Parts: sequence; structure tokens; C-alpha cells
Amino acid sequence: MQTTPKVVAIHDLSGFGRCSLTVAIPVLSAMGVQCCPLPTAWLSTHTGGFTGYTFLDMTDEMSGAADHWQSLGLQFEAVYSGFMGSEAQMAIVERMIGQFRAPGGVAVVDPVMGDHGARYATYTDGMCRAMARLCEKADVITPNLTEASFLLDRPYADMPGDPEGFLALARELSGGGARSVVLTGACSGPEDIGAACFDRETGKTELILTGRVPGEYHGTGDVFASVLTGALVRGRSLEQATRQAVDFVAVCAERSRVEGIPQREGVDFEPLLGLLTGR
Ligand code: PXL
Repeated sequence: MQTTPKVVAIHDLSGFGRCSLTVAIPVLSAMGVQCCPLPTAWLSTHTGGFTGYTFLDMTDEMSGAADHWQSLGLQFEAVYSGFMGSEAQMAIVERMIGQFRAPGGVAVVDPVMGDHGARYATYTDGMCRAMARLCEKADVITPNLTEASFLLDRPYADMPGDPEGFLALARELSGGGARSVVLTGACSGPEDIGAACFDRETGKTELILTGRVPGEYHGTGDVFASVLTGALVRGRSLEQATRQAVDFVAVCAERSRVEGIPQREGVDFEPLLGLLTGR
């Protein structure tokens, strides 16, 4: 029998508006992966499309939790991080990669910082600089185009819009092949959407696309990175994992469109979790 792989998921816990841990836990569980959550902050809702949300920074708890886990000798097949609550948390995640990534395991950093050219409300310049440093310690990063522009300290307006440009950008973000990159939001035109990958194992780049669903939903990046992480720890190649993530986000977006789900509530993924089981 294959043992159940374990992933430490370091993201916020937002009570309403599917994203972060409320996505990562069910997605990884459905994929047959044990998700061990380490919340970076507790919010009443996520910060996109809501006002007046509460925000409890969990920085002080994180180091203590890491110390406890170390005393237990825990190791994880993946250390997977997303939305951060403070600048200091990036250094804690870096330490956790060193402490907890099992031999042959993977550190997936989703450098959650913003979208559509703008930073998320709670992010500062210092946090974005610290996130760029954390990405250097990752095995796989999953930026969108906005986050790519922050990581490279380049205007969003200068980000590419064509397949060759997306592929070149994915390669550039790898830091000379030091890490694999899955750049989300890449496309070949208005009809499709997906990701541009650079795989450091093969040195190859590839565009992985699907039909574009009209509309926009919050938290799709978190669904994407969670499926990708689950697939990687289940032994899939970067290309296979990206294909599974691209396809799953597309069916979730399509269902949400058909059901008329408000954008800020995130994608209606729960009834679709069965698509992830046993694959
Ligand atoms: O999906 C990214 C994300 C995660 N967590 C929180 C957010 C956002 C984006 O707005 O606000 C709390």
C-alpha cells in the first residue's frame, strides 16, 4: 500500500470567500494527500471584493508551531505556501522549507501578492521584496502575471501578451534554471487560458491551455496551486500536474458561471472534488 503523502499548507484561513486553506485542505484531501494547515492569518473574508473584514496576524504562532513540529521529527513531501500575513512570515517559511521538506520532497511557493497589476490590500513593498527572496528557495513557483512583474521589479504594462513572451518569461523567472515555474494567466489568444511552464528537470518550456470561460472568480490561483501541489506529491511530472490544475480550474469556473456564483465567493468547486479523486 502506498503511504499517504503529507503537505504542510502555509496560507491564511478566510472564513468566507473560498480561497487559501478553505481550498487547499479539501483539494489535497480529495487527491489522497494529507494536508497539515499552518494558518498565516485568520480573516473573516478574503480581502478582494469585501470591505470591513477582520484580520488576525498569526506570525507569532507560526514559529512556535514549527518548533513543536520539529520536536516531533515531522517531514512533509511538500512545503506549500501562499498568502502571507506579514513580512516576517517569509523568513519563517524559508526556515520551514529547510526543516520540513522530506528528501525528494518539493517546496511550492505560490507568491500570492496581487492581480490585474495591483497589490492585494494587506501587502506592502517590504512583503513583496521578502516574497521575491522566498521564491529563490522554492523548487516550484506559481506566479500570475502581476506577481511576475513584482518578482522581476518590472512594470506590469511590460509583461508579455503572446505565447513566445509567456514562455520566455517563465524561463526568466526560473533564475537560470534554479527552479521550475508555472506562470498562470498565459494564453495564445482571447479564446484560451492556461499556464506557461518551465521545468527545471528537462530545461523545456511549454504552454498548457484550455478553453477560456467568460467571467472571473476569486481564489482560482489557490485552486490551481493546490491541485498542482497535490499532483506533484502524487508523482506527476510538472507538465501533467499543470494540465490537471488547468483543467480542474476550468471546470470549476464553468460550473460557477452556469450557477451564477458571485465573483467574490470563489469557484463552486466542492461538487467537483470527485474529479480529483483516484487520479
Ligand atoms: O486568493 C488570494 C488570496 C488569498 N487570501 C486572501 C486574499 C487573497 C486575495 O485577495 O485576500 C486573504
